[in-house]
Amino acid sequence: MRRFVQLLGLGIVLSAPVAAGAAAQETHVVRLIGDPAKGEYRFEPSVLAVRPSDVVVFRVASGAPHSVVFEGAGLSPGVRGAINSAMPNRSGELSSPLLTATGKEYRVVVPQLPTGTYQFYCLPHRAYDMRGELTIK
Ligand SMILES: [Cu+2]
Repeated sequence: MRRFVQLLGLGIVLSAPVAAGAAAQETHVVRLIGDPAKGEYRFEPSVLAVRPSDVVVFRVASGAPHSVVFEGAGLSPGVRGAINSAMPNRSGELSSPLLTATGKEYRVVVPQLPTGTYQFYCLPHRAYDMRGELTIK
């Protein structure tokens, strides 16, 4: 019985939260999906909530090529600059390069941005309404 109590105590210690420090970085995966036969294209999930310094991985699942372009309308120059700086190998203003094959990934570390919602879309499939939104918490 005593041993059981000791084990129970140990279990409680081990299950205590590990250093519940400030905002651990999280990785969010967004799949880019397309079905050319049906003309259906989407980000999945298409709505996500993130914190600055989280990582968003856009991963091509099917229907390439895709891209990720943030809507610039209504954004201040400072916000645009922050988003541009966070996007590696840009092909243009607020634009990822073309992601040309299944399995390709595009990683963005979420910059310090004002809280709010930021819209993005896929340039090749804009006409198919392939879009999403990122909310900064
Ligand atoms: Cu697309």
